[in-house]
Amino acid sequence: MNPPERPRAYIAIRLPPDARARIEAECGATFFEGKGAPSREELMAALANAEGVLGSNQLPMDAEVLASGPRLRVVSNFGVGFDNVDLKAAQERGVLVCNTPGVLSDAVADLTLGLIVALARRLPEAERFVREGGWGTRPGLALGTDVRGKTLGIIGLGRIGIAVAERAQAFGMSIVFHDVFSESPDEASFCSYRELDDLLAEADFVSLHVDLRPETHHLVSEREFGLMKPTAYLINTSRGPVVDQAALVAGLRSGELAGAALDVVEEEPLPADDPLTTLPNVILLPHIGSATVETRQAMLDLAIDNLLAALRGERPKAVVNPDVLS
Ligand code: 8YV
Repeated sequence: MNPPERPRAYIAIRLPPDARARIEAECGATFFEGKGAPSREELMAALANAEGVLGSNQLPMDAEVLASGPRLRVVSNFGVGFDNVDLKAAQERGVLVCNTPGVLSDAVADLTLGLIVALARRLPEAERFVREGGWGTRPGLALGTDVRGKTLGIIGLGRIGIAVAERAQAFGMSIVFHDVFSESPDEASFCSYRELDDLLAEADFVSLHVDLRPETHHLVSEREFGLMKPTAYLINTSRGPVVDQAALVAGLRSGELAGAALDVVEEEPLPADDPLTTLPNVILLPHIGSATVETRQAMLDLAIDNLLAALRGERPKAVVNPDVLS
C-alpha cells in the first residue's frame, strides 16, 4: 500500500538549513531560492499544486494569487501584519491565514522607545556632527528635550502598543491612548483613554500601533497633523499607509509638527528621491521593527509551527481567520 501523499508547501522566503529540514520532514516543499521575494508570476506558478505557503507579509496574497492555488489550505505569514492577504477571498476559499503575534512585540516596542529618545535628544544630528569633526554643544547643535514628564500618545493599544506603554512608563512619561476596540484594556490601567483628536492635541510624541485595514488607511493626514503641537513628534512602526505621507512632508516643512521617525513608509523600499529624504527632522529606517536575531528566530519558529499544524489538519497557534476552521 502506498504511503499517504505528503502535503506540498511553497516557501517564499530564504530559510536556514535547520528550518528547511523541519519543513521537509513533513512536507514536499519547494523553496524560493532567489533574492528578495518571488515575482507575482513565480508565486502563482508555485502555488499551482501547493497546499500551504509560508512567506513574508509583503507577499501579495490577493484574490487572483489565492485562486492560482486551487489546493491551498493555509497562508502562513512571517510577521504579525496580514494586510498582504485578501481575507475575504481567503475566507471564501477556506484558506487559513496565520501570523506571528506576540513574539515580536518587545522588539518593536524597544525600537519605538529608541526612536522617541533619538528624536528627543536629536541623536542623528549629533552623530553626524561628530563625524563631521564637531564636538561639544556648539551653538548650532541645539539641545534636545527630556523624555521624562512628556506625554506619549499611543494610537492602537494592542500587544505592541501596551509593550510601548510599559517602557514609556519606566521613562517617566505620561501615557494617553486611542483604541477603537477597547477604552480600558486590563493591562493598561496606567494609561488614560483619549478620543483621537484630543490625543493628537495633547501628546508630545504620537506613536502608531494599528494594523493596516481600510479604516486605518491615512488615519493620520492633513487634518490630524493640524491638531498636533508644533513641538510634537510622530513615530510610525506600524504600516506606512497609516500615514498620509504627502501631508506629513507638508506638515514637517510648514512646522505643524517638529519631526518624525518612520520605520515604515507608503512605498517600500523608499524611493531614493522621496521628499522625506530631504528633511533634516526625519529619521528613516528600513522596516526593521522585528529585525533582531532572537525575534526573527521566534517568528520563523511560529510561522513554521502554523504551516505544519494546518497541513496536519490541526488548529495552528496563531490564526487570523478562525471562522475558516468551522
Ligand atoms: C515584517 C512586520 O514581518 O511583523 C510584521 O508585520 O512588518 C515585520 O516584522 C518583517 O520585516 C518580515 O517581513
